[in-house]
Amino acid sequence: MLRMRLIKAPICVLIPTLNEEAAIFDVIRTLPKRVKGLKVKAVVIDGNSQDRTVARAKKAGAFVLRQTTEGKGAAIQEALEHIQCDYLVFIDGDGTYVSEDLPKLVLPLLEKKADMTVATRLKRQDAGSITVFNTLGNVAFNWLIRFFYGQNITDMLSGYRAISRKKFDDLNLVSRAFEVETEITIEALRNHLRILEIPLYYKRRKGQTKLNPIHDGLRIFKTLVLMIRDTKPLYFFGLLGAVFFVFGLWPASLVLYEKLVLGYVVHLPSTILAAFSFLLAIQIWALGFLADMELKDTQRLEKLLRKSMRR
Ligand SMILES: Nc1nc2c(ncn2[C@@H]2O[C@H](COP(=O)(O)OP(=O)(O)OP(=O)(O)O)[C@@H](O)[C@H]2O)c(=O)[nH]1
Ligand SMILES: [Mg+2]
Repeated sequence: MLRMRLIKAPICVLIPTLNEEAAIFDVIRTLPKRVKGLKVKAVVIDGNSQDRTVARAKKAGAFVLRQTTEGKGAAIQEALEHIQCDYLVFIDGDGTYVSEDLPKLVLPLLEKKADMTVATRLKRQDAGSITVFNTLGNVAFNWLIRFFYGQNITDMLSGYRAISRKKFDDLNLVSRAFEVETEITIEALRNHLRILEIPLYYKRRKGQTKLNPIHDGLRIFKTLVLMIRDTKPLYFFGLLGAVFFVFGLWPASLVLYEKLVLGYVVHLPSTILAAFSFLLAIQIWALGFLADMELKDTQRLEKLLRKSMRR
């Protein structure tokens, strides 16, 4: 990794790569050189590729950083320490996204029409470019976001997006691997950023995938659930508590029916099960209220901190 060398440009295109020699040259060479007169700089953060990725990226004119950590999310975090740009564009190095489309993502930011733009892949794509399994995962995750945040996000896993550096620095990102897009999406929602989705073309990948659908899918799901817990505790614990409450209704109604009709309770264990379920539901709801209070406090502190930093 280059020591404290800062890459400065109005627009930086950040490309994480791991053995992408088949595609990286074209990804970089087909990037527009300028958008509305602003210079575009391609920055590759390479995760120690064993093929000719680095040489091809340099030949194409990109600035290449060597990653010292592991994972796509970690690569992005590491690269950002070396970048001083007003606008950031993220794109994969596997040739799936169309580099020439870059202005479509950047212009809405320059024109202040959005805070973050995201290329959605679902309407226009090559056959077989996204597997059915990955599509189903994406649909389920998008549905969860819509349910908890009320925002119609249609492709939260897209790796082609643009955001101003200022807004990006407000996002609290910690994930190291493929959960990074999930984290960016939820953090953007938490920060009330105006997200604009733009349907763009998605091509079949060149070279080998680095994503393991089961392992990485589970990690993405875990990140999503934990972030919902932390950012929407009332909904999260409210729903969890409701599950136990509804579960307790069946034994409770049985016991109540017996008491009212027969005058005595036949299924005594059902009384215990009902009481246990209701108590658990109440405890989970109480936890939700406490977590919500804590969240509101943190939000107030965060706001104050940002205000004082701006002064
Ligand atoms: N620097 C770095 N880049 C990585 C690492 N893992 C993956 N990448 C890059 O991140 C980008 C996205 O990875 P992909 O394997 O294309 O994952 P995906 O786009 O979710 O899945 P498919 O395109 O369907 O295979 C690619 O450019 C990879 O080379 C890593 O550990 N370090
Ligand atoms: Mg890809």
